[in-house]
Amino acid sequence: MNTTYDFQNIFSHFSIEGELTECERYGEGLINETYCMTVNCRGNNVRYILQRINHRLFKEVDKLMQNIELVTECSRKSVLARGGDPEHECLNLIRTKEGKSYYCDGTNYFRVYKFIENAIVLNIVRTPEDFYECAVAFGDFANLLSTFDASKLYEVLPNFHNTKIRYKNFVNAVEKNIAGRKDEVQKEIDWVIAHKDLCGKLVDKLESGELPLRVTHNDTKLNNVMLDAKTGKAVAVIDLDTIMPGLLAYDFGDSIRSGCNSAAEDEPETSKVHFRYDLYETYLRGYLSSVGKTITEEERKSLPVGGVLMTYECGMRFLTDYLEGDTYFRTMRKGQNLDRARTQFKLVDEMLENFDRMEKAALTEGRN
Ligand code: ADP
Ligand code: GN1
Ligand code: MG
Repeated sequence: MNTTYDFQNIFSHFSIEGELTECERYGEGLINETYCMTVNCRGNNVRYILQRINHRLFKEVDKLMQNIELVTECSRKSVLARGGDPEHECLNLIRTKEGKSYYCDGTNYFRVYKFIENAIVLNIVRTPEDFYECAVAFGDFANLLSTFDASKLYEVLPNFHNTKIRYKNFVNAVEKNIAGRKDEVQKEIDWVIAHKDLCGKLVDKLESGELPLRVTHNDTKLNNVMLDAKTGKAVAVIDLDTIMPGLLAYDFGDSIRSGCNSAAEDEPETSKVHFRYDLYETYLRGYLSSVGKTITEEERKSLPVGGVLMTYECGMRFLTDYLEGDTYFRTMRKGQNLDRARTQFKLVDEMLENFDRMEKAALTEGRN
């Protein structure tokens, strides 16, 4: 759906000096609507990120934004403490003229961030060095979140990575068959059912207390970290909507899901999709070097499980959305969610083939 908004009006509510000259759709995020605004300020072009918050998903925008305010404030302090530049190395919210962190036009909710310039995001890993950088950035971010008082955070999307609940939603979507697409994807449905035993592998250990609950990012895909356009060094972790209590394995796992894919997430030709074990080892090295000493033995062991589970879960979510008529993830063409589901299932198959060595590496990395 192509919606346009009264950008001049939206812009006028934020404390930004200058005139809005351009506002274009931007980035590859699947959840919010992101725009790049260009503002002429005393003869210079200054860019900002404008996002229409997906309030169908994030129903309590006020609480969501309170979380983001807290986390950006905390990351600002940590960047300052290490002698970095917080204007560049973390997300900076621009307030409205009334001092709020978002603006509501009566229907839609908008927020504005400073544009992090001279930085890029990747959708496919270019070099192992890039991915190592992402690992260090997310490991550092996990460290930062470990200092965070979880009780201050509102749980934006409860059960976000509860794979058992995701499975129930999937079964429900199959039964309802709202979009009438069930017969066409019977093979994929059977595949998900055949792997049902995976569902409890993390949540059961959380419930039994074997894995500790932490504060996690929960959406650590490759394009949620920005790298310096010249040096490739990690600059900032972005997309802070889903920060809430979670497992380390969720964050580690989602990066493996998105980064260790030899092809695009929505590659239609699954023969091009392979699990890059070499990149798994690279990420593991970077992550364990930065995540800190509080990681428990059981958590180390859970990291490769996270890779498998986040990929299985995400594939199941894509297939669920396909069955429900593509209402959750942004799609640009028919069949895109199905292609996404298929890439994830292929990755899971290959991860399971490699699982023993993935686990061995997780238990030995940094100890030899
Ligand atoms: P979504 O929740 O839809 O994934 P994101 O917050 O991840 O939304 O933003 C989508 C994309 O917009 C990112 O992948 C990145 O390319 C770009 N982006 C987001 N914030 C910034 C920023 N502050 N500076 C530059 N680019 C950004
Ligand atoms: C969404 O927002 P974005 O595009 O970074 C989704 C993730 C999925 C991912 C799959 C809030 O991430 O959970 O893993 O798409 N985010 C939300 O690409 O549902
Ligand atoms: Mg994103």
